[in-house]
Amino acid sequence: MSYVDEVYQMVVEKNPAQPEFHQAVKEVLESLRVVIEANEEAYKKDALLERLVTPERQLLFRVPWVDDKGQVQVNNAFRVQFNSAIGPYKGGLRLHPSVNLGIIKFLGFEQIFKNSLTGLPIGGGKGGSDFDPKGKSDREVMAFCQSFMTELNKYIGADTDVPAGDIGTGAREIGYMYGQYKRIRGVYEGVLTGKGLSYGGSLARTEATGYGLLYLTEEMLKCNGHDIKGKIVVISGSGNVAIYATQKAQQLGAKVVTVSDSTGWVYDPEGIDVALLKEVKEVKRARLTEYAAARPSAQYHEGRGVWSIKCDVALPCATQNELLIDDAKALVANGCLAVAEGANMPTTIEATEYLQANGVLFAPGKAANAGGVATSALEMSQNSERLSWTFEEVDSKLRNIMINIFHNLDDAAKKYGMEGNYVAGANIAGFLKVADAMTAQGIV
Ligand code: NDP
Ligand code: 2IT
Repeated sequence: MSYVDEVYQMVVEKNPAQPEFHQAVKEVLESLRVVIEANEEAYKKDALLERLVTPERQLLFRVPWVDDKGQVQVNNAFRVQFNSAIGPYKGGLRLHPSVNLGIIKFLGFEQIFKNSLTGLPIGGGKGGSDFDPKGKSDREVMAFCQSFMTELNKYIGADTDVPAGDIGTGAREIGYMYGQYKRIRGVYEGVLTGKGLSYGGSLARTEATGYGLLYLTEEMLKCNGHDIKGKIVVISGSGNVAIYATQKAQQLGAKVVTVSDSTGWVYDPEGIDVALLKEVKEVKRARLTEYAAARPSAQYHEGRGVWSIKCDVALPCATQNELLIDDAKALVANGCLAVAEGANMPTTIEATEYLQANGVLFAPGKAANAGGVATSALEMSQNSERLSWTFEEVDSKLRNIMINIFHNLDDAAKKYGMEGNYVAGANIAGFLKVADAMTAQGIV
């Protein structure tokens, strides 16, 4: 058995019932095969792959809090500090009832390569809880966040581990967590990113993941002879990433015709009204039925279905494994040119392979959505120098980073004989920097 296969086998055996983690490892190891085989003896002797797939540290803790009825609730919480070879652990906190250790490990593993691709000095980590912020009062969310941080604060810091937002964790949650960290530790430092602008946040962080997704997509299309202008775009999700992806796509002259949430989706042939979407999702925290009710051109459908709409570009921006093989077939049949992942691992391996085999340009999440964490690293820089950069300054750095990421993927894919395979390009380029740093630092 080859070294890559041995390590994958070990991951499956040692991490039972963690299918998302297995999937993330499988995708990475498959595309590293050629790189590993060229240097197999040295990597194997150092157990480099075994160390890469094993988190440096995993924290599991309970979060007790009191709800509005006076009832005590208990949630499970996690922080996986996966790899610190190239910088302090960096990655978001997901708050969603589906969260478990396997999901946090898949996200932390992806984050290692994504953070490496940004070119900035950040290692990989991820955390979260099965707490569901939906339908909770502000006081309940604050009670949860304070209790969560009362434990988490022991393990994080501006130079050790810097969490941020993800699904269910936005500006409100980051604010409550930051307040509790400062209260307990008594230091005013950039321990979280995605902070509010009045207390150390960076301009353009809110927009960064969605904007970055479009900067990379625009470059990928351009380098393959297409223009984003005039394209029809379908987007899933209607959270932070989806909203700002929609906004930037429209600024670049494309027309976004769908968004979705976990109950249904909207087809709006005249183009999504971003101001209305923000009002419904960011201010009212309501369902998409409210968007459809306020917008005569919009059709609301229950369930899932955005990938059935004819489009040039598809941008999955909701969650993992939301674009399946039948969706990939529908996209190909409808002439879709490009898929770029705003979410983490939204496309199954089978669907990814089908899209690639049928000539669809495919940008994986660890490259395409890296603008969020890259801008988080820019927030860390601003916090360290106690300065705030302008929106234009941050946005132009973000755009350069995304363009560079695309060219790094493209170059790595070409160098290893897989031209146009941006999945392989991302995994290889991300891996090489981390592997080099791990090797240089010895057996730790
Ligand atoms: P939000 O919580 O802001 O939005 C998530 C959106 O996805 C909501 O519209 C949600 O609908 C929808 N959704 C549909 N099905 C699910 C499901 N099963 N689980 C969770 N959400 C679901 O999150 P973000 O926009 O921040 O994150 C979206 C994706 O982008 C995630 O994969 C995240 O890891 C990734 N990402 C986020 C970054 C960031 O900076 N925020 C950076 C890089 C990647 P509903 O409201 O009905 O639950
Ligand atoms: O998946 C991700 O990259 C994020 N949720 C953002 C992480 C961060 O530290 O900004």
